[in-house]
Amino acid sequence: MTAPLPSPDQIATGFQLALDAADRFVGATAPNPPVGCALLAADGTVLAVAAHEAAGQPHAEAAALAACRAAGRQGDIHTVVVTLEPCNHYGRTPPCTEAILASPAKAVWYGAGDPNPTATGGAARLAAAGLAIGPIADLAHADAAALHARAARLIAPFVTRLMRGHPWLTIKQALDADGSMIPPPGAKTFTSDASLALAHDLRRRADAVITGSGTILADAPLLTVRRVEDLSRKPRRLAILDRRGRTPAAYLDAARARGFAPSLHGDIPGLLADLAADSVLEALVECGPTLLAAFLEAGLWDEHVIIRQGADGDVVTRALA
Ligand code: AOF
Ligand code: ZN
Repeated sequence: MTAPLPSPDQIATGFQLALDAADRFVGATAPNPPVGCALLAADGTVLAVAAHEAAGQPHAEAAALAACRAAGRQGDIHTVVVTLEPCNHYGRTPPCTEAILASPAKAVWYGAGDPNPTATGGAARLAAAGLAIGPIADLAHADAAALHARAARLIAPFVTRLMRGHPWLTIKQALDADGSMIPPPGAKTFTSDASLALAHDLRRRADAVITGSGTILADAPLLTVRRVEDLSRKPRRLAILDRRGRTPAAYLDAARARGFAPSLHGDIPGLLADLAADSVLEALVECGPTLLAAFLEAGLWDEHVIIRQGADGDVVTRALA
């Protein structure tokens, strides 16, 4: 008789739970990536699910192991499923590889490799210690590629900052039925409740909002998260492209009172380098047509969200670069 093992279906389900856990902390973890982890028993029972909640807090694996210990189920751990390759270094927290090796785990499935050169090597370390370890893309399951894709998307902003030295850039553009970005007279916005909720969700996950002095002079936008619940205690940068120092001091003071750390910048490259140096993983570009075109034409975007007003409601398109 062969020893029981979690089935591919059970591993896929555990991985989905780990992805869902990580999703809840997207926007809260900078400069670290959001990561989720599930621990399975040999019969596939889910023993614990946890996420990395903020930099300096336990990594997802450590949090899941602690939850399992607290539930008195540590001895039953067989398989670790985690959305990112376990780290192999002492950073703000100890290496997850050692925490896994101190548990009875025999197998590890991970989503994406860790691109951080100081933390990488976890898969090799665990394999050398005799654990069965593999990327989720190799799971014999119809959803394997989709699970890998979700894990890769989770760490994409982290990879962008690390490899390109600037934040992941989401450009938000609202167009009326004529393709114009200007709302009708007297209205600040012309989009539906659902698209407004989407716009505020994009703000919620952003570590910085980028706008221009022209937009501020025209609209004095609040740029706050209102339609969805914000992440608690989240510092958020407000980076303003302002070559001529036109932004009114009163606007900057009011932005500070709304919880922003505002800064003025003379050019886009300097602005992006400054945000990346300040741990910004994701920035949301919310500005008028001229600045927006400058970002698009320079290829400085990772996701382009267009909310287009239509006769039967708004149509949202999201393009990845
Ligand atoms: C994991 N699990 O949940 C996360 C990982 O300073 P530290 O100790 O928090 O380490 C941060 C690095 O660890 C980060 O740059 C990334 O490479 C990795 N993140 N790794 O095993 C996690 N958040
Ligand atoms: Zn770790």
